Amino acid sequence: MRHQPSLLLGIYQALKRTRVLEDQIYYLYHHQNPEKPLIIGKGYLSTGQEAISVASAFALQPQDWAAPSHRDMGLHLARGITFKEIFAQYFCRTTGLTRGRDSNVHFGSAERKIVGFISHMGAALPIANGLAWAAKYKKEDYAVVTMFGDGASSQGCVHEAMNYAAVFKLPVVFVCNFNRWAISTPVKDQMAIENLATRAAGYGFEGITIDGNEVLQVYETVKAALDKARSGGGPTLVECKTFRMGGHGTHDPSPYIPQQEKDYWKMRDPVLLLRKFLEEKQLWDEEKEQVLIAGIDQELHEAIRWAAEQPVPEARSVLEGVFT
Ligand SMILES: Cc1ncc(C[n+]2csc(CCOP(=O)(O)OP(=O)(O)O)c2C)c(N)n1
Repeated sequence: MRHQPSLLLGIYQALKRTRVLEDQIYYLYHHQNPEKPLIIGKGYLSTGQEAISVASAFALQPQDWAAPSHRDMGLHLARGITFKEIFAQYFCRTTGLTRGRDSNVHFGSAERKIVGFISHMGAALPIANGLAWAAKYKKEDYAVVTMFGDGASSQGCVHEAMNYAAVFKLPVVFVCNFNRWAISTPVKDQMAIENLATRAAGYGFEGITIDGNEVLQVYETVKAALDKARSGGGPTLVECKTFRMGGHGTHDPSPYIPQQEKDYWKMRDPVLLLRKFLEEKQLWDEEKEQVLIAGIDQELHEAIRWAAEQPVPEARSVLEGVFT
């Protein structure tokens, strides 16, 4: 086996925690009292593409930074964000990561070296460059990983960021979750090339296309790219082919995606693929699965109860921490 059982099991546990948590967010969104909702706004879930986020987080060294997208719950959890923090965030409570100023995706944590997501698609890449530039300038030994989708890849700032990173050989890894749909826009209306990774050659660095549902492939590729970045080798573009198994958000039943496509990717579910691999290696079985799920469920329900009791911000605090 190429990897230690402890690493494989750690990754599986992280995948499962992400899946169960996001399933719960979906459930709560659809079953809450609309007069008094717990989840304010919507949820932008990573179901079906968790391997990219989780594997990238496992590939990071503690000193590295991440600038994730709106579909990177797995990275947040693997970097130490707790279920309690997630629900306090989604319920807009003062103990949430943005202290109740936003629900769901626009949060980060400087202590855990995660940059908060910015709504403008692609805007994370120049920020990641800034962090990577600082590492180079200060001669600090960290690299930066940033995530974005195939839709975001059409933004001008994405091309500018990649060109800049190439020219200045920045220690940054660009990870594309190539999930085939940007809300309801299919990838064929987004680009005329098959593989986004081919664009890297135009900037002057390496681009790699991999199977984003094979979590170990993502882990190995991103880890090698981060090692290269830290040792002065410059940026890499890692394109992860995957699929968003749900709609754009909890509100979207995604009728625009052909059923055939949904059925195909269901068989390529990254959580099931790793589970099958672990079972073949005799590292996993149904009993272990049940114990894991029971533990996650308990933690989840405690976190929801706790978050629902947290205070909402007072109106007069709204301008605190706002910079103009
Ligand atoms: C600059 C910009 N244009 C449009 C939007 C509206 N919008 C939000 S998410 C999204 C689709 C993003 O697709 P992709 O980058 O492929 O990421 P995915 O949601 O598939 O992970 C769009 C168009 C936005 N947030 N920012």
